[in-house]
Amino acid sequence: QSFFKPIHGASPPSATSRNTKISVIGVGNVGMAIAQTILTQDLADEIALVDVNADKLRGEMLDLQHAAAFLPRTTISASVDYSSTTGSDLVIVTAGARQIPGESRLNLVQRNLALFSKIIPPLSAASPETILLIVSNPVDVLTYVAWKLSGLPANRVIGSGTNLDSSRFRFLIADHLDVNAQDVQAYIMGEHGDSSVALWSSISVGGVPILSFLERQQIAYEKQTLEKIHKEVVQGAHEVIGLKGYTSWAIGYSVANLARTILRDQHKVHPVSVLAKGLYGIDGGDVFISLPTQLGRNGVLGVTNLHLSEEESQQLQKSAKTILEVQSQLGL
Ligand code: 6V0
Repeated sequence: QSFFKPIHGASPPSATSRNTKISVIGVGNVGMAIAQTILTQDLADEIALVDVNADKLRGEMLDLQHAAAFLPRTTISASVDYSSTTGSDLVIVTAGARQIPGESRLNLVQRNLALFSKIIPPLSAASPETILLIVSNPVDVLTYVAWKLSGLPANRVIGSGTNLDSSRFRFLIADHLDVNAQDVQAYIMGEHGDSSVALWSSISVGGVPILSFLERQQIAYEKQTLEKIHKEVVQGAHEVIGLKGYTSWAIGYSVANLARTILRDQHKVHPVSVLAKGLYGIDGGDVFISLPTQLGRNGVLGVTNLHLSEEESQQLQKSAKTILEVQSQLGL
């Protein structure tokens, strides 16, 4: 007895239609901000939540399910068992110890390495075709760790990297120039952290290259002003953590934006952490670091060949070295 009656001549449902499934590992502040942004943006048919804290996990699942009347139809499940993620198109990892006020992201590494050894192998085994998107910090090192532990090809292991830093950067420039942040093209590359690199030479607003525009107008721009904006980007996370204890909304939107580009095969360019060996003069080993990257359904489609100034290029290589130094102490 079904609620709906079939119409005459209807064929049975097609067995070939398949659902889009996203798994979110870790339902803390960041995982839940990502899950709820993904839900409101209608990016998945199914969201699987995983955490070690069973009560919190069930509470978060029920709280989201109770919003069903206001949201696109999405099946939300929750389990402490990684096998619940089977067949995911995208696995987003936010599990981990989070930064304590004043702690550098690199200091977190040992705490989160042990955790990743437990969670990454079962995740890639459950979804061998998935794209793995790492958010836990220090994100660049942990993306490398996840790549090593998962056995997945490099194009399917991505770190959220400086996608968030670049968004903070675009906001600050837009605020400074009184324009819309969506019209500001500007990238932060390198480590998601203290050694990140602001690409001043390639910033444009509505298609107008900013530095040469200011020079032509003979508007003196102070190097200090530029450095101050970059400093604000680097300090951004520390400031928010100091004030509210964690960051959530901006990283939620930033990761949902990556999920959209990947699952809808948008071929958009995002600054994300990818295997950078051999690119932009980066050598010395396998290192994941943020570069402007074209993303789609197959993960990393390619890396933009952006012109960098000599100074930017050196800063980027130095940033890669900082990460490699940490990696060399992991014994992986
Ligand atoms: P949180 O609120 O402490 O949440 C972490 C969650 O992970 C908790 O619910 C834990 O129970 C859970 N967890 C711990 N161990 C496991 C496990 N083995 N399996 C599943 N779940 C587990 O932290 P918050 O959500 O604030 O931050 C999460 C991570 O994201 C941290 O490493 C942050 O540093 C990092 N961020 C990364 C950003 C980026 O731009 N890449 C931005 C913000 C935060």
